[in-house]
Amino acid sequence: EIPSQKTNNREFRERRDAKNALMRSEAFLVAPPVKKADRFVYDSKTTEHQRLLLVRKESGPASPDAVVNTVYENAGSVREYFKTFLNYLSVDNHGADLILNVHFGKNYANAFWDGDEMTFGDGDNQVFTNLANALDVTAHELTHGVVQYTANLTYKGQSGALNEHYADVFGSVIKQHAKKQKAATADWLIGDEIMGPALTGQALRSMKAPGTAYNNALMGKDPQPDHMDNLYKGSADNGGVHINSGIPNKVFFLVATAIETDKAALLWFETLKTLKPTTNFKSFKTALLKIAKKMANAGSVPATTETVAKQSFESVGL
Ligand code: ASN
Ligand code: ZN
Repeated sequence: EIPSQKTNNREFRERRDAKNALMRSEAFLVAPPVKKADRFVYDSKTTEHQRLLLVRKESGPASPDAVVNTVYENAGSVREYFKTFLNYLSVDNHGADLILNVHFGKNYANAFWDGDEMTFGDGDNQVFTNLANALDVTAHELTHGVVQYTANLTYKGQSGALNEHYADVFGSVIKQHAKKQKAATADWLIGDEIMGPALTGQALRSMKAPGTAYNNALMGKDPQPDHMDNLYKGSADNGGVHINSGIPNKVFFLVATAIETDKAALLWFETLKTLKPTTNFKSFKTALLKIAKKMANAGSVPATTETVAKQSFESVGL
């Protein structure tokens, strides 16, 4: 419901129209502004307005609000990982500004990328604590932006599950990098740092063991399958985008464990650049094996990578 609320927001439409007019202007076409992926953190002050009050900007002073500083630092870590390890600058590879809104809504228990910025609720302190505090959540949402500017995977069914999968991959990869963890000993959990008291369980999702992240009275059991035999075919959650992502998530875990996380991340990212909006799990496998072969020949991943990846896909029924 959030994107449509936003479309109904007059200030948002005005800002969008002004931005589009600028981009069509002759000045922009002749000399496009040099972008450096600057971070801007805004405080929504528990309203549902975005870009309400600018509270921290690139190289500016820290805020008295710790959440503002945490999301600023975490977005910096995500930007740095994409730049250094994947040679990709910001969400669009052209250094677009990174817009982050915190304290969105009242007890709002979600975070989202909406097409041009990131927004985080404070959580309800039952299911979730403040969503802006966790690096994997910020990396997940920012990666939705990267996906939009690369494969632009359609957010429903298997292509939508791949979109969710990529967001979890870089959520986990960047968290592992920050914690200096190895694939074999990392926890592979998503959202473990924002679990509220009512959400007994380890996390929101587990890439290592999809379907086992939680089981409690409030949420029931983690619905993620780890094999095509249990692919969710219903219409909830845009056709199971946060459910079926468990299947490719498991594949990533297996490959990363064999060739190390940063190598697997590079393979996944190079593959992302070749995918189409309608790519499904089968065509994802085909695309990834092709890139694995190419990268192994170039020496950028181990020679065993294609075989390891093929076996990993087969083990989840693909
Ligand atoms: N936090 C969710 C996500 O990024 C929000 C959503 O469903 N769009 O996947
Ligand atoms: Zn997501």
